[in-house]
Amino acid sequence: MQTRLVPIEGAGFGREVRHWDPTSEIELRDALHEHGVLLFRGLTEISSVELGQRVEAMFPSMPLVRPKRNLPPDGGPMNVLGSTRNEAGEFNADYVPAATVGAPLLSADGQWDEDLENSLMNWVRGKEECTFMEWHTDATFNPWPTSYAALYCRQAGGSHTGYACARRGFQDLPDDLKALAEQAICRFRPSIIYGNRELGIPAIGSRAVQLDAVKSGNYVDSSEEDGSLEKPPHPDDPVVHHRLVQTHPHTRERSLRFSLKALETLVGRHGSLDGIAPTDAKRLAWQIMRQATRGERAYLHEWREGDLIVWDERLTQHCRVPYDATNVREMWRLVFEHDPAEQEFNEIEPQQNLTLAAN
Ligand SMILES: O=C(O)CCC(=O)C(=O)O
Ligand SMILES: [Fe+2]
Repeated sequence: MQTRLVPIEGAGFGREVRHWDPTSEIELRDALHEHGVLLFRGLTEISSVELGQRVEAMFPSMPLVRPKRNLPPDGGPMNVLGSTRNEAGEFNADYVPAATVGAPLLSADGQWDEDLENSLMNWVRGKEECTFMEWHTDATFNPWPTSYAALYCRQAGGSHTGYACARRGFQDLPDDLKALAEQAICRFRPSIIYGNRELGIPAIGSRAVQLDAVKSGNYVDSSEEDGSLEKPPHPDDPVVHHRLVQTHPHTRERSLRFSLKALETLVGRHGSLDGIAPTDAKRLAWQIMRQATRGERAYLHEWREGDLIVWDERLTQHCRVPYDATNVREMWRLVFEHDPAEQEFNEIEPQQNLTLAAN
């Protein structure tokens, strides 16, 4: 049977790949650059090693990174993620709970409302994460964020993952936000998520849960001593800068690439963005994310065992969706080596890992 790309049921973007045939003329990497998300179904009863081989055969120019820790028992090149537990009942996978409070993930109209304003203030004042903040592209707090990633469903446990089209997210922004987005540089501070021991900055709640759950199965809450995210970052605390709107190095299309949790604020080339105060700039970033994930631009994928979703981080926003962790969810997460085209393109048009003039 011939390889076919068909719309993903219920989604306004992405494609399902049916009957992949290695002799097909369809190049899956090109399809990924065109559609952002590719879904493969029915990969059941397959070992993690076999899955790694299948993925590498489908995407021969995208080698997988072999993680150092938390691999499946048979050692395939991936991380186990979810709510699996050992015999003592302790979580033993990379368990990161999704926030279940505050502004919700989805909104039909994308309007700024009281829930969002309250959630923003709870975040700024107390680092309280809200559900909406689950939307992200991966590793934006790194100088060279992940280019492509994938999730495979070993056991669904009734869980979902959300995806949104970051290209439409940019194209369809209202004019005022679009103009602002085009100017904006994201200042990411990894310590917001992970903490910085030397500077006495603790990790945010969900990360502390993850670290502690993997160690002991218990939950420890934490809060930053001097709390507020309204102060400028500590001068010794590393930050990275990327453009909010980025050009795809292969297709030259523009899209949004950002996340909210590690975002210190939006800035301009020479300091603040149009003189906007840090918290107001954060609010604008949240408004952009809300618009970008509204209505049919977002899609919640209900996992079935044997599903594999591969996505281009430059074209897709995604999010964890809260689920009942008393269910067993087991996902395998695959990360591909960084696409060298990103660094090459950056030489021509700097958009990532920017060095800003001191302000
Ligand atoms: O657990 C999920 O549904 C999504 C996890 C995620 O954000 C990722 O794998 O990058
Ligand atoms: Fe992610």
